[in-house]
Amino acid sequence: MNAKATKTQPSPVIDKAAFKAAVIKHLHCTLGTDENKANNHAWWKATCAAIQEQVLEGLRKTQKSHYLNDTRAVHYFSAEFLMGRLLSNNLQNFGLFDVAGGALKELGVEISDILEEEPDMALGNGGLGRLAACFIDSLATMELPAIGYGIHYEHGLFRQEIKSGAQIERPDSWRDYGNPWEICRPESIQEVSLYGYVETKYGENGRVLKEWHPGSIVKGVPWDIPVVGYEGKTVNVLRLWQSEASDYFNWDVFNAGGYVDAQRENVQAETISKVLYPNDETEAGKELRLIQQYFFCSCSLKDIIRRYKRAHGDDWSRFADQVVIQLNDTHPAISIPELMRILVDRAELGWDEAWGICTKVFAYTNHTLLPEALEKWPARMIEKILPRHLEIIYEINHRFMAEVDKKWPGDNAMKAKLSIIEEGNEKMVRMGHLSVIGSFAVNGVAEMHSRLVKSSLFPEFDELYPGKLTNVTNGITPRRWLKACNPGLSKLIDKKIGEDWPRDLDKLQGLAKFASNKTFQKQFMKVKLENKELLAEEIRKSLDIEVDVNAIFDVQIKRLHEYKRQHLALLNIMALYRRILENPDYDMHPRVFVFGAKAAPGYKLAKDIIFAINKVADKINNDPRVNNKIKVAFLPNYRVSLAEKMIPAADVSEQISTAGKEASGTGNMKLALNGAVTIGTLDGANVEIAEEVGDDNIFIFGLTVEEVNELKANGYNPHDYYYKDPEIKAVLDWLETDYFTPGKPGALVSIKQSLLDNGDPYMVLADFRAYSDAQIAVDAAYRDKERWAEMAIINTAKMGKFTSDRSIRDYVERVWKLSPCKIES
Ligand code: 475
Repeated sequence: MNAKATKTQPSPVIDKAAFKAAVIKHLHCTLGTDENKANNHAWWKATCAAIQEQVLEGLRKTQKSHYLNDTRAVHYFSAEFLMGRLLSNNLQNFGLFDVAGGALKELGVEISDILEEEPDMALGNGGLGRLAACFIDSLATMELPAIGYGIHYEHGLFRQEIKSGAQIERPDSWRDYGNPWEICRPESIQEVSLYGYVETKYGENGRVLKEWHPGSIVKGVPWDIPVVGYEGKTVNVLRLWQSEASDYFNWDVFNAGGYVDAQRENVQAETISKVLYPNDETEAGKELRLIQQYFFCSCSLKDIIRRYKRAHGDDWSRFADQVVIQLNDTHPAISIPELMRILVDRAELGWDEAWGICTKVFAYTNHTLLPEALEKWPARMIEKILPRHLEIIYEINHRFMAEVDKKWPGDNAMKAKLSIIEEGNEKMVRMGHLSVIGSFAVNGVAEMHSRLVKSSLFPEFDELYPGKLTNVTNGITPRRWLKACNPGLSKLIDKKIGEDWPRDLDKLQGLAKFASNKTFQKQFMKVKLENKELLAEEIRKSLDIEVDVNAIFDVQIKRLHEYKRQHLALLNIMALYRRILENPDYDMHPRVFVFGAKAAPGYKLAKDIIFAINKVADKINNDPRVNNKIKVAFLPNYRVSLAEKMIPAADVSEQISTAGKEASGTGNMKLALNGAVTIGTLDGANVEIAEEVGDDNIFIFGLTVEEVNELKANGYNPHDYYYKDPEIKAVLDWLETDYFTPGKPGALVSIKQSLLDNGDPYMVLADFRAYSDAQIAVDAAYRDKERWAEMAIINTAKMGKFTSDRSIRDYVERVWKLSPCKIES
């Protein structure tokens, strides 16, 4: 087949000469510099400004079409959007990447250098935030009316430095020199109330009226980031709220001569959107975090209502037809009582009518089963910050308890279990329960995870509300995660099966029939080798480590967590090292273990694991006896733009979480899409990846969820493994010596302690031998070059299911009931 049959690459809207003129114009008129003086940063900004002209034209047309068609839209509420860089994507989506590259070249500038100037927009921690970014990409690509709502953090996720092996956190300042994409919309500022007290009044016919007298008011200033769909037709927005002091609130203090005090108020208000909490999958429990959540939810709801009223006035009857709100985890769950407050206290709707609207508007996605990540807020904290909302939550719960009593009459244990309020020393509000009760649909993020949500997290809710709990398996955008990040492979695929796979990823199936074709295998592996050369260069620049591109590139990239088990990978590396020391002829194909991971700043053991990886790396990389069979490279400051360099170069994808703990994973999909072969447990979406690629093209090992539970129930004792398996014992004991930390014995002992004294909560030792054997199988498979190439190709070919377009299609059909809207030009 050749490419002509399926020509659907975005066709450029302007040509090279016009693009060049636009860049020069912006260099002169926007940046006040010229071609001779401009540095890369100025060139980057001018290039952004040039493409932004097209972006804004698309945005205007999209907004007009949505308005004229009075479209139903999805509102994606998320405390995190991990967008990464936008220039390359925006150029790709307009079909202008090569045009821009050519124009810049004529101006004496390399586009690859320009792209490196862009700071990542790292307004998220990991999987959940990046998923939100992939979803808004797909929504725009599929021409669906959608808006993302979140927080305009001044500082995104911290920048990670590694000093003597240890993680140091530095502030991230993504906007320091201005952000060329965002547009401030002062005309849509909202005000948000906080603190204060509730007054009860009686209106006509004895109706109880509640009036909240806030103690403080802050302003929410919206910044819009345009979200360009593939082929540039629909341009949706991501609207992020920045907090500022409300002018009028400070007026009294100001007039009373309290200029300095008024400034202090400013500082407090501005604190709300100052920084992203860096805890991934642990609840922060901090007052400021709750305020952040309420702040962006309240601004967003008011924004939605303002837009609705423009078309429908005070007629609330159509609200649920026009508006669906997806809650990305429970972080925006405070939206539920907030909408109730607006409807009952402000619009003066009756409770039942308001609740009827609410429960048709909200849908909730659960992303984790880890108990420490399930949000609970002290009732007293909510009462202090949002006194009216606590009353509303109690009322919702009171009515819900009556429902529970109907289903399970007199069963008080059941009431206690399902209540939104957890009784105890300190009353807590369970945000998960509130979300399930207030939503019309609840989904998990992979088949297995959704099954566990039903069977172990919310089984009674599933009984009470049959059909409410469902699954939508996660996905990733192939525009960023193949087309843009892996141009070599993309071009090869274009040539082989045509160019429309970025919007119809099932088309990659067409590669499967070439999987055993020797010529295609050579072409495919040549691209992989070129990508490995680029990553090797990155490793050299960043760490001063030389790696052999003919080695197996084994990649583990994700947040650092015990359940993700980076320390399992580390124990295996140490075991391999030991085998080589004991037997210099130990037969293995050279391997480079590449890590990228940030640890939450307060997560001691996670930081210890980073330190241990780096210390073991130092020793192995510099030990001539290893004879370059193993290299270990921990690349600092893992982030979206670094992922884009690592993923295309991976041979092996490490997905080794304890079964039942990783809700889905999305890095697993990105790596397999780029032709990496997975070594993984039967966890999250690995299960579905295995189904797609087949057992011969993936290395599955370790305990299943059932086996994990059984072993736990029977009393798991890690010491059994320690004493039974001499290699495990030797490796753990090694951690206690000063071998890897000369002069500092015990510097790595916390890992051993967690695996023995602390009971090995994630069953690392139970899975060690199976993992180590699976790695030996990987090694053997890699030596058969043709077989390996076939496996890699099959992995790419079978990833169609994991496009986020499919996830969005599932949401549209199962949850949102949306229709696309054509954009009139
Ligand atoms: C899962 N983050 C992945 C991914 O669905 C899954 C929680 C609390 C506070 C701050 N951040 C969080 C998460 O829970 C999270 O990122 N979960 C991840 O969501 C997308 O693929 O398995 O761990």
